[in-house]
Amino acid sequence: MWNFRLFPEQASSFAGRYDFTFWFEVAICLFFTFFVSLITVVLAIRYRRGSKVNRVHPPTHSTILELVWSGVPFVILMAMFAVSAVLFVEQYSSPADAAVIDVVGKQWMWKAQHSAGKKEINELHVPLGQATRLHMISQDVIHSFFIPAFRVKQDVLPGRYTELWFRPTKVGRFRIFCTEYCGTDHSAMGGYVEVLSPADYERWLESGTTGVTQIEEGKKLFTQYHCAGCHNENATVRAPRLEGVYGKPVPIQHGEQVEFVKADDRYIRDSILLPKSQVVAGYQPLMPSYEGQINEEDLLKITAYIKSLALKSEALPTYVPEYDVDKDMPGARGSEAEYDVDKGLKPGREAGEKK
Ligand code: HEC
Ligand SMILES: [Cu+2]
Repeated sequence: MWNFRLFPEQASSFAGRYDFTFWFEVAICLFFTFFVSLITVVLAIRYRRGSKVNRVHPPTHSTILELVWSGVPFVILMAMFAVSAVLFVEQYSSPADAAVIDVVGKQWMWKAQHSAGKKEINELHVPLGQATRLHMISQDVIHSFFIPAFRVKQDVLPGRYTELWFRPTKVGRFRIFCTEYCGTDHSAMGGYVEVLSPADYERWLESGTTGVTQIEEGKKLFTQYHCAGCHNENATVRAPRLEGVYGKPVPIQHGEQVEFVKADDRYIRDSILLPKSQVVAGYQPLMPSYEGQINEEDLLKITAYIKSLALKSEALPTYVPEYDVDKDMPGARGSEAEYDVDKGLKPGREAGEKK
């Protein structure tokens, strides 16, 4: 009974800071609650009916008092804002060196796949001290991924990728919950995150796997779903090659206009499920929709494979990765001068030429 915990353990780099933010704001609220109550009680007693106090010439105005009661709350509120905003921004910008793990929420379980290929259900093994980013999506309804000991929580939505990152600071086993009511067995949807030392994590990654990485699995699916039949060399259909596409702006035909869209995970997913929604300029909308045929886990694997093609793209002449998304995209948006329907894109990819 006496070891009852009001707060979960602090096991990530965020935990202590979230707790500080919480107590900081609670302390300010408590202080003002007591301060205002105290003054109310003191004044009520002092000026009660019949008490002998001086009631002539009550002050009607005090500039000093007004400045103080405006200035002090302003400073305090800005401090509350700053403390939480710094944490918020950090929570939503994961470090570049973060290791990515794919997570799929599904009634009623959490499935994870590490890029080395290892899969797990309702368990999540992560290395101590390493920034880890979860790349998440739901196979069905809205779920929410919550690790109380890390003080991190993020909704997991159908049809949209969301992310969550943390840096574990303690070896051990901590609870995972689903914190969005998602049906009958919602309360049973949870598990444990297992923080291991980096060496133990490496050993765990290698144990009991077939040695097939996520990229290799994706490559297999790429053939299995007949993507290769259109997108690889020697295809009979004129489809864009996918080497080098990931992370680059893609020219999308919007009526007369060409608009550039960055080929990120969302774009790849939409290209597969809703191909008609974004047809690459210079191509016919021939790609079939795979809606309802490929599940989220397979989509993540295929995306990992397409992403890996981007890394090898230097070797391939088809795509010249010349666009800098941040620099070129805003200017490129809708500028038809850049684009020639017959020849395809001027400086970039030559729209999947076939000999
Ligand atoms: C019948 C031929 C065909 C099949 C099969 C096919 N595609 Fe496509 N795909 C196309 C064509 C044509 C385009 C270009 C027009 C468009 O954007 O819809 C395209 C576009 C794409 C794009 C956008 C490419 C870019 O340069 O921006 C991606 C990504 C893609 N396909 C992935 C896939 C995957 C993954 C599969 C298998 C699950 C697949 N495709 C199956 C014909 C096909
Ligand atoms: Cu759930």
